[in-house]
Amino acid sequence: MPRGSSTLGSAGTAPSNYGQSSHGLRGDYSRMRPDYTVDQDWSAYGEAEHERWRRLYRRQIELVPGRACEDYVAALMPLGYEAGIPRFEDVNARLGRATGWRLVAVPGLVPDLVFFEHLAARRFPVTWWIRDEREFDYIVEPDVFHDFFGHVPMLFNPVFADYMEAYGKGGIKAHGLGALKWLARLYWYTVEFGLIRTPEGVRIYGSGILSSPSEIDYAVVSPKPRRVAFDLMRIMRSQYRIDAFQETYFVIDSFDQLFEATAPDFTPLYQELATLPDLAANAALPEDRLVS
Ligand code: HBI
Ligand code: FE
Repeated sequence: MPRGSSTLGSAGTAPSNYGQSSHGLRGDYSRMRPDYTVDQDWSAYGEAEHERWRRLYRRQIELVPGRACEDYVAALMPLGYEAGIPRFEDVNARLGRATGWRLVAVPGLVPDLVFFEHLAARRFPVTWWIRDEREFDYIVEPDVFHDFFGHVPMLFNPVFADYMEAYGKGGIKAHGLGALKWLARLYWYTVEFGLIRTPEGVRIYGSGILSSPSEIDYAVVSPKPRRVAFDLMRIMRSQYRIDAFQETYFVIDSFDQLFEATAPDFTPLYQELATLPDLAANAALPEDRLVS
């Protein structure tokens, strides 16, 4: 498997929203299967890549206590990630037993509909390549560290795992209704940048924060961002920034609350959203219930 080439893969088509940036997609999309999956080819990782993973892991694991939610920490610790880039099949053996989810290797970002079809079938697409040294502190497109360190542990939580499947099914429907702009915001403000209220205070379950060396502190400690109680319509109206700390975070009370939010038919919500203006990422509404 050729290492992640920098040219835009022939079959690769950029997804409509996630992580949109000026450079083309960097993965090698030329050898993938029709569902955009590839083999991880674990033997092809060099010592330099395993060593970079270990440095990323050692830095990030120091920042987890007091910031990440308990469910995340409980799932992360037994995974033994510190040794190097994990083998997908090793994690799949454990993850399958826990929640029936499976990780599939992909060349990088995949089109929205492909992504949703995998989620709806309890398959989480994980990028197989690891970031370059110069991207050590920040990378636009998800790499194997963001996906493994950020997303995989949460998939061990049964209720969150059910939410991710429901989200995938909702995404397929939203794609058909032309409503992706709104539903992608729900993914952004929960799966990637979500906070949860706990007796010890606000904690993190969002993968974009958990895999960030700086935002993992900012999201919990800084007085600058607004932390607003979870509100589905408020979230789906809210724009977001992909290249800066979030100005607004949404805080759930529980994963049950998050799963229940996906229960209703979203079609009437999309019809209402079409009549409402978007909200800026830093909007402050009088009805916002702030969470300290
Ligand atoms: N592809 N590999 C990958 N990983 C993602 O997180 C991802 C994606 N494609 C689309 C996508 N996310 C977004 O559309 C989400 O908002 C759903
Ligand atoms: Fe992600």
